Amino acid sequence: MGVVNVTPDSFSDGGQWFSAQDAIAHGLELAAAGADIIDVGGESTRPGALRISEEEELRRVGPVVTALARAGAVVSIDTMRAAVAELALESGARMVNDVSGGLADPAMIALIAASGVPYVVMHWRGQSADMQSRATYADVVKEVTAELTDRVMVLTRAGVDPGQLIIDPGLGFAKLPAHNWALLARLRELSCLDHPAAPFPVLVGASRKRFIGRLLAADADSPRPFAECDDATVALTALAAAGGAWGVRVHRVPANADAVRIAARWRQEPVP
Ligand code: PMM
Repeated sequence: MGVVNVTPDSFSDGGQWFSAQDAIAHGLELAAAGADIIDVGGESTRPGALRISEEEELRRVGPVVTALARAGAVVSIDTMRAAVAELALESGARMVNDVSGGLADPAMIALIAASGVPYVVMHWRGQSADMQSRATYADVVKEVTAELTDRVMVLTRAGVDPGQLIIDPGLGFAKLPAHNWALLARLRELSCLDHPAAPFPVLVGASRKRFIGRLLAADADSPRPFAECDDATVALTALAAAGGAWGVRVHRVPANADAVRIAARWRQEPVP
């Protein structure tokens, strides 16, 4: 899944594709480079980010979704708002990626049930403005798994088909670096939610996130810049894909697509 952030302030590529024209060109480039899905988002979720209006979000993503879908790309709409998701689906998007897992907008669940499209349910504990104050866990993997199970229960009871659901640990969302590493190392546990339809496909969004830059920092006060974390993202992609991830959400496609293919071949061999 290649990322197109139509925002001025996303934490790793904010402002780079803010005009519709640049965003469309970038999405087409990602698709040509091997992305199976293009994830278009208009609202930054960086820690501390404030929300934008629904009108502004629609203004940002509308033309981009329409053009990419017309060009034949499989478009996912990255939004917490049902109205934005609905318009994107009417404009040709084929999937909804909701970082709030249906918690931010109560109307989202009915839309997903009625539309029948694949839906990414990410682990989320509240809006970005103050989410890091909620990064408290005794056992992060158990708690994230339990909270995702609750979301899946609510969604399926409301008529969403379990086959529509893709789960996501929400790396960096109300998580400290140690929480992200623990979730990555135990992806398989996460896919086996306590639900009759488990295991669920797992999407991993680690690309260029701050915890990678922190690990690779020359010293504790200066994390490595985002743009210099692409090789490390590829390493994480290979490990996540070999560890059972269904998909990875990334900013740079060719190298990550290669890593996914390598991991898929790796997984075909019997474990001694
Ligand atoms: N991360 C961001 C935005 N959307 N969606 C999913 N499903 N998973 C994520 O981890 C995720 C997401 C924020 O990252 P960005 O600003 O680099 O796009």
